[in-house]
Amino acid sequence: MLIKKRDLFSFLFYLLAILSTLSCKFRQIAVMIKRKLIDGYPFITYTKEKIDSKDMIIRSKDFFNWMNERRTVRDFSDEPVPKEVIENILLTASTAPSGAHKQPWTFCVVQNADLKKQIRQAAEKEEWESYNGRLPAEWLADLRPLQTDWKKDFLETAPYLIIVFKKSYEVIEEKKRNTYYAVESCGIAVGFLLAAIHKAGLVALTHTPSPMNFLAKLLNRPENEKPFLLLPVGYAADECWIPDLDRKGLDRISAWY
Ligand code: IYR
Repeated sequence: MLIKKRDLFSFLFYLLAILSTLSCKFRQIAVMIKRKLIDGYPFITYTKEKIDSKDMIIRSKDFFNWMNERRTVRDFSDEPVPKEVIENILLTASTAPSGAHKQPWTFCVVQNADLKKQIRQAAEKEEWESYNGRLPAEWLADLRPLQTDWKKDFLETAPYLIIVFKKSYEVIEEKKRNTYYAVESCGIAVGFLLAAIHKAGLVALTHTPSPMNFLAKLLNRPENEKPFLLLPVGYAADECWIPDLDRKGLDRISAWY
């Protein structure tokens, strides 16, 4: 009996489809999540794909090269950015580990032009004081290569200001509950936030107007939240200048034992 070429092709196609479905099913079974209670608390199994050494080296190097392209920027474009991008960036930040998994952070996002103006005015007032007497000479000298000053126009230009608030405690059902290592936790979350901003093709500035209490007031934050960091986020301006800086090499940032 003669098998038609077309029939053979469709048979092979279906066979491939069935095989790939089966292999997916096997993989699902291989990583099937198991659950159990430990001391009454729910636990699940966690598996992570093992990568061979050669691939690990390539991946880690690629990731370093890509992260090394991130730069702190002060020249922002006012071009709008979809809200969903910012939502995804915040969700990424919130995957950071935190003391006792308390996630002691609130990310306030300011888009409103009037509020941005008020934040700029209040920040510039503090910064003027800092640059005109409050900062010691050594600090001012250390800032000179960055050419920063009290003027903060990016606070109005950038489409978003993300203000990270640190919760020193939480109030749950009217009861005060502790948070732990809130500074470290927020620091890690901001690290994740910066990586997510970079991944989205956007830029940010880690800005710390000092003191920053005016942010809690302007944004009407509760007593348990203290301003941690202010990040203007958006596209880099078409003409964007950054200081030509080097990063310390491994020999200067590590000690091996
Ligand atoms: N907060 C001021 C000063 C400043 C401080 C540090 I440390 C910097 O790395 C950069 C600036 C300002 O934002 O200008």
